[in-house]
Amino acid sequence: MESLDSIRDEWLRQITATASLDALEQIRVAALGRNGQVTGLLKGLGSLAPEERKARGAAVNKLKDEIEQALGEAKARLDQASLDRRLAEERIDMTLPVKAENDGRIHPISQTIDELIAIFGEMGFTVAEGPHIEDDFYNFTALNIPAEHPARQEQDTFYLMGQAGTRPEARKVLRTHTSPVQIRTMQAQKPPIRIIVPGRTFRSDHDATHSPMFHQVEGLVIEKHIHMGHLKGCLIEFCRAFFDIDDLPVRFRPSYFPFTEPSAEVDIGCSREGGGLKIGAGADWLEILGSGMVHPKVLANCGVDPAEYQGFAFGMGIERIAMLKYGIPDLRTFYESDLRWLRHYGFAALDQPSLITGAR
Ligand code: 2NL
Repeated sequence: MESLDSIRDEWLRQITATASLDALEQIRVAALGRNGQVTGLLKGLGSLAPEERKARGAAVNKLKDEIEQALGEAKARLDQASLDRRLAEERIDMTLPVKAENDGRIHPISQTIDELIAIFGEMGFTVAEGPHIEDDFYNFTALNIPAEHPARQEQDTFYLMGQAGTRPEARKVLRTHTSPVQIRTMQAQKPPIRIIVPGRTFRSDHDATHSPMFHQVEGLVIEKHIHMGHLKGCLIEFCRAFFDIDDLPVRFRPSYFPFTEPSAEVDIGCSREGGGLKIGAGADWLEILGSGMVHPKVLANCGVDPAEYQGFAFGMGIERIAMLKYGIPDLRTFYESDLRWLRHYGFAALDQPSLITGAR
């Protein structure tokens, strides 16, 4: 009879030499399967005399254990080899162009928000977000907007229905600007704060140049020694980066907002020769954003000590700057979901700006 040692050596030799999981499985079946050789040896134990059976049984079981262990090790080796092969072969080339059949487009609003994030991101701003439905307090009162201010009128603000008995401060509104997010951020975080807040805003206004839902981005910087010079430097840098014109003229014009003091509107240079509008050097100016030093009352309303901290804020309409940059003539087309419009004005997936690819 073949010795158990030579049986074991033969199986271990085969197992070690195996190069595929399929062949390994065949070996397992031939050795340990229902009709396998080692299974046969185990079955044969029953016909032995009891004194012989004990020693032989231990030896056959040891043989079975050794083969099982060798099969396990071989499987681990082949699994690892197959993974290594896949990792080498299935390498993804991130620089390949997008497939032609992938004709989805990025909406100009999404594209513009991503550009804003890339530009302000490089200046150290992070993105903050908040709810579209706000309390009157966060949308108006905290911002030093008085009760009689026209913006609070029903014709400008969407008030949620069914609030007859509600305290004025707790009345729910659709936010009319993204400022409530900055209020919440000042309440929740200790300065320094440096955020931009892009998002949807709502006003009860609907004509050729106003949509009841539109997008804004606001920015807020709060630090100990922030002054008007930082505001100017930051916004000049932004205008030139966004419109991609290194020497774009930028002008600060005194203005008024209840939540900033002093306040300034920001104009960029343009020319209107021959009916068209061209951004850049020229005889004319175009207003693109509002800004100012955060009013001390607003800081105090948010638990920030105006004797210790100051800061600047700014805000602009995203549709407006997108229309100017990309030559989109009609605001109303942004929300029509017209695929022909989207194919024309939309952006390919890889035009997505990021901190890595830059703003363009
Ligand atoms: C505009 C002008 C502006 C702000 C927004 C702001 C927010 C806080 C405190 C102070 Cl929490 N200011 N935001 C400041 C100045 C102008 O937006 O024309 N937007 C379309």
